[in-house]
Amino acid sequence: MLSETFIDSNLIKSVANAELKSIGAKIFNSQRISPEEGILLYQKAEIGFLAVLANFVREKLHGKKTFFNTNFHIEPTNVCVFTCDFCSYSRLPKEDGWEKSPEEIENIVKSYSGKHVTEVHIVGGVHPKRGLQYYGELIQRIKKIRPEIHVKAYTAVELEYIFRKAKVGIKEGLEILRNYGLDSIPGGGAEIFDETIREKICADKVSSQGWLEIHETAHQSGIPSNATMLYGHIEEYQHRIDHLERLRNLQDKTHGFNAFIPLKFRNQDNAMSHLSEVTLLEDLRNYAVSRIYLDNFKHIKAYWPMIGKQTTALSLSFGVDDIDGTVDDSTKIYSMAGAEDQHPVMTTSEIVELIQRAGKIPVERSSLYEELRVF
Ligand code: V47
Ligand code: SF4
Repeated sequence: MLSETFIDSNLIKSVANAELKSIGAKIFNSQRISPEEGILLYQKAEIGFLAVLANFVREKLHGKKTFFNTNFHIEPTNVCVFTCDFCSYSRLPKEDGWEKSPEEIENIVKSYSGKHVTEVHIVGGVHPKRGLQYYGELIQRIKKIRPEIHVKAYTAVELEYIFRKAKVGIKEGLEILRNYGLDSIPGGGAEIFDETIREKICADKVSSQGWLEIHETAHQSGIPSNATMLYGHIEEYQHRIDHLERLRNLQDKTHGFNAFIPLKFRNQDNAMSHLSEVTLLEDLRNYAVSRIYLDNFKHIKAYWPMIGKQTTALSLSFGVDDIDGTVDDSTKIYSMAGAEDQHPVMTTSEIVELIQRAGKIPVERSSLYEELRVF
């Protein structure tokens, strides 16, 4: 049998471009690549070359293990004071949005009674009438019903707004929420950090600097988080690398990010519907470059309700090692934006089958990536 090192070194030799050759050698030697090299990978590398490099990094970290968890989402409201152009989901306060009462939210949690779920993910619009205490008490109510559940709640967009409204600093605000039961912070709201692009697609919400500051403070307070990147709209490769570079720098400082989640722009029913969605090849390229570039992130997550099950299965050969969770038809953000799955739900056995058919080993994980069950 050919040794992997032999295949790897032959792969490098077979690449005509000298710069790509040197990038390949760096990756096989576990060296960090520069922003210029990251851009070159996006622009010039063949998809097969990227797959081998990304898979090398993935297997060095996790072998064939692929992680998922058993979770559901709560979306308290789609009423939002902000006006992100890519959002198909939100409604302005003067429009006819929906809002769940605390009792309705409690009933969602109670509906899982006796069922195996380990995480609830709470994210929604930024409602002008809701404040820090409301958000905190929501967590408290959930924990009262399910004390053991991991609460991953509120993006930096929601946090920046409620802390500002409550006139508390980030550290203090996070401490208050932690005392109510907050366990970690989801990665949403990062979009794209480049200020010129951000100004064009989501001018009025938390700035890039604000997003990074909230996550940095959370990490310093011992609250882990995720990071996302919205790609495939008006940004260029340089903007994606700038985004990854800012995340890599923060992760060097804090090591508080659990996973990076690229989110593909979906174009249905929003103010950016005139833009085409990028191709499957571009999705795979993006997963691979993200895996290669973010050498200090342990996990790259494909969010299947957003990209569909087929692309998710393919992504496992392009650097992805985590496919989020069962979700249980509890999110509307992506179906309203045009995702294939109008009712996103996968049972544990469907997830296990998807992962096994892709040639990988399914591992049910906790929210903090402890291995709960290997299939
Ligand atoms: O920030 C909104 C995105 C995000 C569209 O941390 C869109 O585990 C594509 O935070 N096309 C919120 N994307 C979702 C989020 C998330 C999702 C999955 C896992 C985790 C995690 C976090 O949804 C927003 C925005 O980037 N989004 N509209 C759209 N049309
Ligand atoms: Fe509001 Fe979030 Fe939609 Fe932006 S993406 S409009 S912050 S719900």
